[in-house]
Amino acid sequence: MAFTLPDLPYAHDALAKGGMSAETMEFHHDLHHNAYVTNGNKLIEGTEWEGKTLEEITVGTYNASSVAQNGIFNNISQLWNHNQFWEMMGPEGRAMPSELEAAIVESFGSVDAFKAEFGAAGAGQFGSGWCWLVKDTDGGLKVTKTENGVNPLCFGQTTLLGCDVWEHSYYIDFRNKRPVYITNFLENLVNWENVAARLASA
Ligand code: MN3
Repeated sequence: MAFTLPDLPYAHDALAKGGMSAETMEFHHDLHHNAYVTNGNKLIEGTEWEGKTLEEITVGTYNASSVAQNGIFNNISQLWNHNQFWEMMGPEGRAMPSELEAAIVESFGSVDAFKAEFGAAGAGQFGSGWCWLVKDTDGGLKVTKTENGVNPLCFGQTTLLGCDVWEHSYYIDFRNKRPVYITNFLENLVNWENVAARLASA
């Protein structure tokens, strides 16, 4: 079965009030995300990866030595990343559930300290990439940043929250102001109930 582009879990204009416009969704979901689906399917056709899950392919092709495997990794990891990204945002879920808040305070000292570290990671990622809140292999929560399509699966971590800091994610709405985009993401776009559910099932 070839991979397909999942529908957005909300309307294209559902996040506009929170700062992510329908135009961004049309480019980012309908074109960029869809390109990872199309290219990923094309590249795995007839290879050992056909029929494997996105997770298996991502882990199996990470840091591969061949150009062909790197192409598969780039498209399949980005397909997975965007599948998560849309679910982590929403028009609802702005209040942070108490179990999540407690876990964040335990690992970072305060919610504000976590947000500052997350923002610094995303702003400090040179070029395209992502910043993440993960549950690390030692059980603690941690902020990380990765380049291009690399994601927490590559390091055996559980993904709780991810912010796309590729220019295509913010240039329509925020132009070159990546730090403002990330702050707005944390304050007005994240569905913290989704993040809490990921932590609960980690
Ligand atoms: Mn993107």
